[in-house]
Amino acid sequence: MRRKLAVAAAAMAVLTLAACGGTTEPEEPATEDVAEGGDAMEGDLVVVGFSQVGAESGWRAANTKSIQDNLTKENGFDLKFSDAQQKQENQIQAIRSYIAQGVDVIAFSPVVESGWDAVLEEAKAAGIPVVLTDRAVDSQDDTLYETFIGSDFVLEGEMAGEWVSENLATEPIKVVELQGTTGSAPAIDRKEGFESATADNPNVEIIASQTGNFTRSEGKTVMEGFLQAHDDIDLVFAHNDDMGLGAIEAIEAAGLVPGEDIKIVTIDAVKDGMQALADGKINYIVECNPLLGPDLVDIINKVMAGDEVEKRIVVKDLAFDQEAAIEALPDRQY
Ligand code: GZL
Repeated sequence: MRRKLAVAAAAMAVLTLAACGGTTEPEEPATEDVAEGGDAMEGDLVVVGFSQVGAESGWRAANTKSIQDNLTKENGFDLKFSDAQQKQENQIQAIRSYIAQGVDVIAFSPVVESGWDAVLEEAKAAGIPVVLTDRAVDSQDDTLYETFIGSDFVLEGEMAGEWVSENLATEPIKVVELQGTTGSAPAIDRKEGFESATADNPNVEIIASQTGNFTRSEGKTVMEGFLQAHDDIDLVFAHNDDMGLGAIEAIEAAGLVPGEDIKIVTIDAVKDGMQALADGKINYIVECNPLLGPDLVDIINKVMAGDEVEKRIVVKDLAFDQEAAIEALPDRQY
């Protein structure tokens, strides 16, 4: 889009020169429409720089696919996509690169909540609108971004806690918690929601809590440590399916039966998690919808048109027990 303005200015310059008799040679048409290699398409596309957290989980893979399947040239976008491998410095570097390239819009999922003001100030100074997807930032200045679109992670934690309180904690239960990435909005908020929903039930005791960084392998390693330290674990509350699936591996390696000897509650509802739920190895899953691509298309089109966009757009999430998972599995998109 910015390049289109440059072409128009160049065309105006040629017309002005011609009018002033600045040249006698017949001028090539100054628009890009005659340029080789489809540049005309480039000039009409909205250039979006997207910085993704990484590829740490099944949820992230589904989220990336939704972004890339929807921000296509056919839909009017030139998508520049980068994977930060769960490192904030890589995201900041990518955002600075997008600013230098003069993209039309920057969108990203901040791996952690804090430390974004400086680079978002740079984007604002460059006149490049920013859209937050999936995870939020804790900046006090909400003029640094156009909107946030994603789930309500506190509610997800509350939904998990309420199910545990009503269905498992009718007698004393000892809980171990596999937290998501330290400092990330989903880890902070899901922990808060679960604790607030179980605070008034004296039967719920969280005896250990540690980050598994949203990955299956780290979830397994942390669960192995919990099993070595505690022989009375009743429930695993994992902030995502992947860490819950890692915990299943550790529980089975210890000769115990997941879903029975040790219950498991997770968040995401990706296909592998839903299959484990259908198989009785996980007991309850709260969904976190990763399919944000279509909404992001709508938001960017509104931003480019100068239309008003709500500051916070919350995606609705469902929840599944074993019966609901068996019914839903055949139609799951991710
Ligand atoms: C939640 C998302 C989290 C998922 C994890 O919106 O940020 O990150 O719950 C993913 O699976 O790694």
